[in-house]
Amino acid sequence: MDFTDKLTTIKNDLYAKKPSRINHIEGVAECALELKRRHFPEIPDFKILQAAYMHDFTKEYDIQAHIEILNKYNMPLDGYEEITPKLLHSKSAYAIAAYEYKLDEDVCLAVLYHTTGRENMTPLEKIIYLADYIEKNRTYVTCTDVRDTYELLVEKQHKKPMEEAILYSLDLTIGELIEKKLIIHKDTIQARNYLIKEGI
Ligand code: DGI
Ligand code: FE
Ligand code: FE
Repeated sequence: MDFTDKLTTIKNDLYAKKPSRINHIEGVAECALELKRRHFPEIPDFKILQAAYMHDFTKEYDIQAHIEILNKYNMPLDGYEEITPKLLHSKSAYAIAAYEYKLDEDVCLAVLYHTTGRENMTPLEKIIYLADYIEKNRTYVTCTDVRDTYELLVEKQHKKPMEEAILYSLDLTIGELIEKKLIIHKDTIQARNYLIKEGI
């Protein structure tokens, strides 16, 4: 199966599940393509679209369904993920992308790290992470705040508007997690530390 067939299959399978957040997924695809054109035009469109359509593929599954997928593909949990349901959907979506659709590893990793980010993210990972946060259907105040910040940085011709916006989004996410007394995953912390260490 070539990459266009794979994208068609993914979309068909996704629409068949009638996910409630289809507008969000389409918003991520559109925003990610825009970020790619502006900042990383060398990345093929199909990688962006495959990652965008896969990223929340398992979002509506319950904890047991995530665990079953991860067990099936021998993907270990780290002791924190199992008690943090929001961290499970990116991992189970990775498993399906890698082992069922057999997508390229760089695409699968963009799915895996779309919620937390990680140290030294690839351009594709940054695009999916940021598009997930700022796509046009997001109305939550932290999302609109990061979107406005990103757009302002682009307008001002900042050298690294995506990285600066990602750092800001990590700050806001970490702040909320602390406020709610929730677990901060090490990848979330390391994503932020790395951007600061590298001077963005
Ligand atoms: O699936 P989406 O809603 O489109 O977006 P997402 O996959 O980025 O998930 C966002 C949620 O994930 C948001 O409620 C914050 C949460 N999150 C991100 N990093 C961490 C986290 N939750 C915990 N507990 N720990 C993290 O490090
Ligand atoms: Fe998600
Ligand atoms: Fe999402």
